[in-house]
Amino acid sequence: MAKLYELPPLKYAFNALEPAIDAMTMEIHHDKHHGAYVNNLNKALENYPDWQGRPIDALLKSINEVPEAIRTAVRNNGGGHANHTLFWDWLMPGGSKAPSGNLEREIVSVFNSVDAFQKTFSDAATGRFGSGWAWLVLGQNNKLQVYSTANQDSPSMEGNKPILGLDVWEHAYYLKYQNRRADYIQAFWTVVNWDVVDKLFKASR
Ligand code: MN3
Repeated sequence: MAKLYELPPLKYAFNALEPAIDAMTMEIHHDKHHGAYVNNLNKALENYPDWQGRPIDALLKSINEVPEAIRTAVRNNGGGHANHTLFWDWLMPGGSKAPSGNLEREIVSVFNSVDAFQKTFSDAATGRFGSGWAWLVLGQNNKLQVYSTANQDSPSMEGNKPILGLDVWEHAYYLKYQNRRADYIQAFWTVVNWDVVDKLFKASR
């Protein structure tokens, strides 16, 4: 019996992030979009037992060795599963206090200030043409970096460790914000769970 990937339950109510992110967007985004990535990933791996049951990050790290027939499906749906699993945990009702300690020091040393970091990250999110994600990652050089990826590409595919990410696909904001992606990005900062960001930063070093 194949070990299947599963849709993790949200740890807060669909309406808990309002007014930053509305309940209907959260429900469709989690249940339908993320749900579909999980189902399609399982379907892609159905006839490839050697590739089943791996931790999702390990699967994505090996994306270039995945059989060509299913590589695109694993890239899109495996990336979608990994990215969204992290994304729900990067959010919390009301947000939490800005970064402190080592994470704050590292952000300041790379970006000059937390505000400047947030601007760099927001610019990456605004500037991503079409669908994709903005990221703060710990690179293989052990340095924090901000960039964006297209579609569901995950930093894990290039051996970088995601510390914070923002989904800028239209499905993440269109019901409430329509074409105003910048307003969605601004609202995102009010619901960031910095404790989770800090935990990932510590674990990635
Ligand atoms: Mn999404």
